[in-house]
Amino acid sequence: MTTRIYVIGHRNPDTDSIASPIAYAHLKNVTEPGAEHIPVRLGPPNRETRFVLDYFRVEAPMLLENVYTQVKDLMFDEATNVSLDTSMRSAWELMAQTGFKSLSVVDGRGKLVGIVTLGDIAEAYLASSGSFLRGKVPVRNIVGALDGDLVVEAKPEFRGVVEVTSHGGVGIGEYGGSRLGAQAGSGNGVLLIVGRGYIGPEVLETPGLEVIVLTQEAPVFPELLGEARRRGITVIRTPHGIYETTRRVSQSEPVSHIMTSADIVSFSLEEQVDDIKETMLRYKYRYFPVLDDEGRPVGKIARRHVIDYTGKNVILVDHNEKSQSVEGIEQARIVEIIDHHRVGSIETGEPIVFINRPLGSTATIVDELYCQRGVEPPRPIAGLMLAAILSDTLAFKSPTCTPEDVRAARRLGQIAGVDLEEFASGMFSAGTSLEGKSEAEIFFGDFKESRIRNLRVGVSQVNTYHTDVASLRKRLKEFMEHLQADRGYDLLLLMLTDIIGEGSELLVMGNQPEIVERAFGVSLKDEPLFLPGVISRKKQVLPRIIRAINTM
Ligand SMILES: [Mn+2]
Repeated sequence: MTTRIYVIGHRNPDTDSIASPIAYAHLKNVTEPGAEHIPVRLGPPNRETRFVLDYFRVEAPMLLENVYTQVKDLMFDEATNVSLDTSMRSAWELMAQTGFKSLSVVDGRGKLVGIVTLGDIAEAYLASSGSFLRGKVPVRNIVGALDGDLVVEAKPEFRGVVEVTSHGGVGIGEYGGSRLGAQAGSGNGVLLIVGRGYIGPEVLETPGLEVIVLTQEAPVFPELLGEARRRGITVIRTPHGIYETTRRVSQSEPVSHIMTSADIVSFSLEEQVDDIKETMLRYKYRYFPVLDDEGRPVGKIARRHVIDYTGKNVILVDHNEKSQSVEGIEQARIVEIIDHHRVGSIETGEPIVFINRPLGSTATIVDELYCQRGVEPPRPIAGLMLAAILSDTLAFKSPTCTPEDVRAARRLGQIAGVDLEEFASGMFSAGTSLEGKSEAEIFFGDFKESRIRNLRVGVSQVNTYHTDVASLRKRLKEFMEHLQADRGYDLLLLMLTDIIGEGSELLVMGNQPEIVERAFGVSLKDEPLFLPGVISRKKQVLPRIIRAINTM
């Protein structure tokens, strides 16, 4: 099984958070083909990103709901399955070979129908009374258990009692010589084990006789075989002596006669490991079968598999805060972080690659990694990275933009064969169009939530290029009031940003709105609250909020 590593951007993905995972997963797959790097997204692409994906004809990455550990993530043991008519002896041999003391019993379609354990076999064997009355036994099981040859083939199955004759017809089986065949009738046959010195074809007269087993000591008379064939009686020849033969015959019973088939505890591949832990503790079984969606056992799971497992492998791209990452991240194993945001709340259990650089976009960092490793991105991927840089830096206008971003964008623009300005204006027009959008779509289109010293802070940013700001303000204000009542933020902000770079209008809500007064030296009574020159949430808004909170 190749290791899967999910490359994940943040929630409410923007163009960088879709493009950089795609680009980084591609680079990793080229340079580290040992693992499978899968780009994923945590939400629907916004309008701008959809424009970009369509423009370069790239499919959106797969949506990932959560990274909770599932049964299929565990390195569980291979299945050891046997069919319903497998003999106790073969089952026991498989247990000895594999070291597993329980086996899954499957029907003709491979579905789980029972469990047979070493204990079941031992109990059945010790309690065996020299009869097969629990059900029919396939004759080939008997042949197999005896290492025998099928000399005369007749009925394929046997049900009834086992008798032994030796030394001139003295019966030593359960029912004694004089009562040989006494159990016959009532649908039960007789299987006769023949030892040294028996008296010839007259054994064929035993009432109810269906199977004759000739042991090592028994002479074979040709007329016996001929007569047996004529009467439809099976004859098996075994190299074993009479004692060994008697012992082995009872091991030919199929596991279907002794298996447990009610209330089997099994798990499906999709189940979350958290949900199965309790069940595993409640039932003290050593192993539990793992079933595929057709109910076929594909493996088996023990407690140690759960204990050993470290979680789904993830690379976080364009974020490093739990609150912005995928659900279940606390169960995952973070193997790398590639980001350009403030360092937040994530802890790892081991050292990891953590590249965090104050550049305009994660795509710029990814581009540098391409250059370092001597890989040229294919045209569509170069196009996506270019779009991410232009999007994050507002076409180089944002104060977050660095010379590295500009250099990377020019390089990528050449590979992608697009004109930067023309492409940027097409992309922003597609992205800022609010037509037909609900308030929630507008507000959550670019929304980031952080925990800052235990305060819940959410900041949304909306670009107001070509938009009627007054009506937008009114719609979103009402929406924010509902959201605040619902979720109780300590601080909930909306930046209505003029993309040309003049600044942002701020809408403020939350339990502690006065943080904004201290952060920006403004009064909340001013409405609208306009911050000239402020267009970057990351560089101009969040740092001041954090400072204001930290000096409270
Ligand atoms: Mn970014």
